[in-house]
Amino acid sequence: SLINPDNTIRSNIPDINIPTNVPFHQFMFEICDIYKDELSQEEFLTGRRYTYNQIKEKSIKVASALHRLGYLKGDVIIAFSSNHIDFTILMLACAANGIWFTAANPTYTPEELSRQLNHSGTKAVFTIAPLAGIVQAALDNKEFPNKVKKLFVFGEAPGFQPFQTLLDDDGKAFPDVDINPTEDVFTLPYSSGTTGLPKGVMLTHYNCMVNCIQIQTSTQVTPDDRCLGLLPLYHIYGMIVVQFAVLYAGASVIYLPKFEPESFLRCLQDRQITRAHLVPPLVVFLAKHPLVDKFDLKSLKKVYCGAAPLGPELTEEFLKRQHRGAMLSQGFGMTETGPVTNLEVTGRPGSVGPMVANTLGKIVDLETNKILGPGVSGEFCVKGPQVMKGYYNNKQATDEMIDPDGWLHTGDIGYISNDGFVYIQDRLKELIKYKGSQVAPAELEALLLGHPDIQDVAVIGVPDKKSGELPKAFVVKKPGSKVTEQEIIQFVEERVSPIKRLRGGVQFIDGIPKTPSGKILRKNLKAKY
Ligand code: AYL
Repeated sequence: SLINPDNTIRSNIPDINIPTNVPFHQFMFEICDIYKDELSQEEFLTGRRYTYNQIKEKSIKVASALHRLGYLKGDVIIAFSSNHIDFTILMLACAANGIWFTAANPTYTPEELSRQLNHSGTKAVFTIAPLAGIVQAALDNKEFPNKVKKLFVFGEAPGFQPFQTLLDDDGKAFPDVDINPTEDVFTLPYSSGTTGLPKGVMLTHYNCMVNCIQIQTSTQVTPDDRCLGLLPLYHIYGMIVVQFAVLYAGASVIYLPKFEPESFLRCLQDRQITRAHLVPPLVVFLAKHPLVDKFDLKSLKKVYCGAAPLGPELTEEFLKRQHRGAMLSQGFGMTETGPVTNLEVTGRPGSVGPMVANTLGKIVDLETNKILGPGVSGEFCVKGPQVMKGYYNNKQATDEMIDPDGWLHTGDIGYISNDGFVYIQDRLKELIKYKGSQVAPAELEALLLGHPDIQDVAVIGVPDKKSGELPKAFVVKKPGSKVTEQEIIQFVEERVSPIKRLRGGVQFIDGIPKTPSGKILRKNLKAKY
């Protein structure tokens, strides 16, 4: 059994000895030296491709160029872009300089982007030509001032320095920066965690290297595998699990810039994808959409699903259709855990599996925080070397999530089976998951409180078969106001990226249920409506 005497659970995989002195770029360069001329990644729509050798060579050149431009350890740069193969080059070049790499959702509005630029203290923006206008507008936002001094573009855009000029560097100024992998930050993705607004998640070089090794130890990707690169690289799932864990295995990633039914299926078929990392709505698509029958997907052997709940019914429906023997594995994780803590690879529908290597789990009572035995529901907590260093500039939020013994409280409700497999049942925290993407209620509530007709408001997620959850607002109108539901939906739509729209609708109520201290009682709202 994987259950320890104290009711914590361990992995079915024996502990791995992972060195603490290897910076992330060096970890990847060593992999490049092994797989040399093998394909590392390719863009499906353009055919642009890099071998492992090219990944290393180009990363060295860009690292050298960034050093010449004066970037120093601890500076922050941001990628605001859809998926393409230079994303990896930029990330490794940042790692070599000790630069913190952050990334923003390419569907962000100027205001959403300006918040992240402001909060992270970003000094340089790397974007694509179609988003140049959004970047300019974000920089002009006086409400959220920024420290951005330089603009780069993958491709060409007026006022932006082409990324190609960095690739043209001779590599001779490759930096000699002292990096402490267990302390120094490699990447700073944004997550709202269990409460409040999005926060910068400080993941160290070591956190990210560890997670690549943990994932690969469970999934056993082979150098012959071709993996789908559809999930966005700005989000931790794409950034670490799809991009780097697959490279670590010596396999290749075929990137798509966005989901579109035809190109998605054509990519799976024509590039003979063997493993696809997906989120539940994409599994729904493969399980149900009529178009799927028009394509030959027999190369697809393994599908991984994570970031939101995947029920056993859907798993079975998917497997029935993929009668040629594809296997569906569910994973669990969070941005704050680099991300993966659990992977189910044996075929147990509904479970997120045992813990990955070097990681402990436990279920605790919601009130007493006491550890619970198998079969009893409570809050799922995890502890391992992939757990973040903390939230950037937010010790309070960090301390609320990670206790002094190193246990991270996920804010998710679940239980452990008698043999140490984890089942996630519900979410205790505020976070809404729309198609696997985070929507922070606090962000929408703050926006709505700025509406002249709104007295008070609460936002929750309402269940939806196709997308998981939809954001819905409960609104208390100001006395005498004639504002309509549609006007409020539109007010939000004009100001946020598409994932955050109030697709669950607006409902007017007389008062928001709150605790004496003023905290919104979301459970009451959920139960009542
Ligand atoms: P974030 N089942 C139910 N809820 C899940 C699951 C799952 N399998 N995976 C993630 N969540 C929810 O930071 C849960 O509420 O990272 C968790 O606290 O955007 C929250 O999503 C974290 O949201 C994997 C497995 C990547 C997971 C991921 C993590 C990505 C989501 C690859 O194999």
